[in-house]
Amino acid sequence: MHSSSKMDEIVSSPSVPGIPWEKRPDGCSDVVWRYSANPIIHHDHIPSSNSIFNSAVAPYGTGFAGVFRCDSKTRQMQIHSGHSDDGMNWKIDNDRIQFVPADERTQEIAHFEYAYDPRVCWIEDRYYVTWCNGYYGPTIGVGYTYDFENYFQLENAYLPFNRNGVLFPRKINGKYAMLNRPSDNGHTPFGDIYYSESPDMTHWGRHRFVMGASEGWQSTKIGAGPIPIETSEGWLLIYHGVLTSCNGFVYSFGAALLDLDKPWQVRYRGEPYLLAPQASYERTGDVPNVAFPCAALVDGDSGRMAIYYGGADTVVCLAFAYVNEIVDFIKAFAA
Ligand code: BMA
Repeated sequence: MHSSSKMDEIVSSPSVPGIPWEKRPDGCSDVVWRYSANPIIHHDHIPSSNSIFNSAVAPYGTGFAGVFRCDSKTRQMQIHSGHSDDGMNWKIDNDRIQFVPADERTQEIAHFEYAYDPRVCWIEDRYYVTWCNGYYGPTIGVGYTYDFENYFQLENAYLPFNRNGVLFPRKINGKYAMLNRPSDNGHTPFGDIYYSESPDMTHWGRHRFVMGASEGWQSTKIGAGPIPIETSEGWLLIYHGVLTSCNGFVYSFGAALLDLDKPWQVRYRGEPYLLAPQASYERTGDVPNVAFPCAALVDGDSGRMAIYYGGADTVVCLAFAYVNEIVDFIKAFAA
């Protein structure tokens, strides 16, 4: 159970006193538990949407803001901006984000094909957005915003094919750092997590293997989820893992601890999943059996964590945890 003496495990998370929260249900011993009022965002939350799911949020002003994956009624994959006072009730724009090229040369790659699975990361002075961006195949789009109203697009980080680009919230060894997952052009039947660094958010290199698909719930492929959380035990990485059943892919999520200075070195990797698609809204939807996390809010004072994840490629859901309990879980059940 949560004990305040373990708060020193979180190295650098600001206070987020208004973090969405619901206490662990009586009798539940799980490290991650679902919000009882899930899903928090339904498929038809805005008039233009077929489905709203794998989405990213961050503290903003006195409340929260985010970037939401909204697939349209023509089934175009798009990302939309949203705001919330409490992190649970969201006002999402009906139209997709229109990125403005950050400079003249970026204009050449700014043509919109599709956008999905956003992540949002505060670094230094702005919110960076990464997403799976269509550019002759899926790659990692990079942009930024100061206000969740005006968005600027930078160069794509990689050549196609790549998915699940997840920035670290500070420079590491003087460089911006990003986890990513080389892929193919379809419903990729493989996938390992890599680390890349950049001096300028434009040129990415020094690619390093971090970890690969392993067994059970993560035997087909894996991909980074929320922005890693800095703890005294390493970067806490929540990631999704995929199992191929005779009825298709099953998306669960688990966690690992990466070395603080060399995040391509895995310190501990929890063997069991933290959450697998077992609730009705994770099992039934456009793509059944999917729990896909893209964001986690952390309150540095209490150690509370609110994980935002997509359910069955249809809805947005919330789950809760304590950072120190996930750290302890990873170490206790390390592979
Ligand atoms: C992945 C991505 C995710 C999606 C998942 C399950 O390849 O497209 O956006 O949630 O498949 O369909």
